[in-house]
Amino acid sequence: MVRRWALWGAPRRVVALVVLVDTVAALYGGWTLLSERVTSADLLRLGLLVTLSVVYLEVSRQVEHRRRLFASDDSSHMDMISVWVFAGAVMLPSGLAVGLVVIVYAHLWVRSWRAVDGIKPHRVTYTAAVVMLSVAGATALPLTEPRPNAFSTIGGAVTLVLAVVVCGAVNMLLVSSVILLSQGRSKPSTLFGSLSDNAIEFATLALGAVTAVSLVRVPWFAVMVLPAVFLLQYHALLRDLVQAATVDAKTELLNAAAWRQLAQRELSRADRQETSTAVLVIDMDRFKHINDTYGHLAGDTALRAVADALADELREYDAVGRFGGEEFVALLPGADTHSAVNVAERLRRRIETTEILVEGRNAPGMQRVHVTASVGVASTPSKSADLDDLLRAADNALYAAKHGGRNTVRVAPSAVAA
Ligand code: GH3
Ligand code: MG
Ligand code: MG
Repeated sequence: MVRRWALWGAPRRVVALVVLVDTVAALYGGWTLLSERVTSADLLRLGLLVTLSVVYLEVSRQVEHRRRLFASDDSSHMDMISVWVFAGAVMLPSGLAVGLVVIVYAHLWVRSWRAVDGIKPHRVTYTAAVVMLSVAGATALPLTEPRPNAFSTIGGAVTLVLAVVVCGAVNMLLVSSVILLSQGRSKPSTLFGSLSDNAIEFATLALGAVTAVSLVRVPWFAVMVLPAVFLLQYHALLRDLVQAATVDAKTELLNAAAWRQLAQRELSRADRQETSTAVLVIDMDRFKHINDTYGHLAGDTALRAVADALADELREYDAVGRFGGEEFVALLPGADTHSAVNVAERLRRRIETTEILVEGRNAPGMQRVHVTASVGVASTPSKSADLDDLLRAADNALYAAKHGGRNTVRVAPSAVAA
């Protein structure tokens, strides 16, 4: 069974990291399990946390399935069950906290993740190992008082907040390392999650902290945290649905429908304010040749590299999207023809000089490839522009650029006249 794990197909550096993290977590877990004294009150708290986790997972299984189907692979930085795990980490002796992680993740995998394609044992093991080490980081902070009285003083409260921060930071570090090593990409939002990912993660740990305090004071009161956890999970589902509906999965740019909507709104605004707007249509040159020479996966890598370059080169409020295939669109609010051409030329040069590492189809190892793109530019004069007219004009200009030898920028004639 172990031989069939998809993990072994991953790059060697990823396998090395995963095996290292898993081993450290297992050693840490084994060591703590043997080394601490446990009271019956501790066992009761463990039982309560396991019960809460089981109830939560069983009730929310359907929602979690749907979320997993839509969630991109990178978005699973942390799960709601961290509420119980974090509470256990700060309230239970480390050995029991480790036991809690094992029980909770085994239950999660058997009852939920296994059913959804793509979640393999090594991923749940790595996730559990990451959580275990995050938790170890949080519990390495010295408590200012013995456990039963912890968190009643300022010092205790500060420790609890620090534990949230340390736990979140260790988790982020380990998850982004595996993403960086397996994809070789360093876009911050991919590595560290979006703002809303982090907000959800922080809210999860904060609920864990509340659960921990409640476990000390009035254990059964921890049940009151459940509704908030369900709401948080719905919020995560909503985030993933919005993401799936508006973002192109391959390039992480806006998809065509979302770009259109945004562009339409920007055009209406420009119309009201009587400012100009420009559209660029960017089409990669001889892209079929890349696919034919290096394979479709290499083609995808090149596509992503160009998308990253575009996103990096344009301003925050320039909407950039993938129009389809190897064609991108950008809307530049406030840009007249002259500045749009400058931007287009800058993009063209950036793409031309971007070095892309792809895995060769025949030769082993990575190879450097360069791609180029042609750009069509169209801009509105100040009044009542129609998005489709603008796109058609930019597309005609693109056609001219292709005929003019490719790797070049052309402007729509009407915009020149205007
Ligand atoms: P031109 O310079 O005239 O634009 O030539 P081209 O080869 O880029 O244009 P053509 O329209 O002939 O081919 C586009 C190619 O892009 C064909 C298609 O297989 C490829 N393509 C479209 N979408 C994807 C994708 O998501 N991934 C990969 N790898 N290739 C894609
Ligand atoms: Mg092309
Ligand atoms: Mg094309």
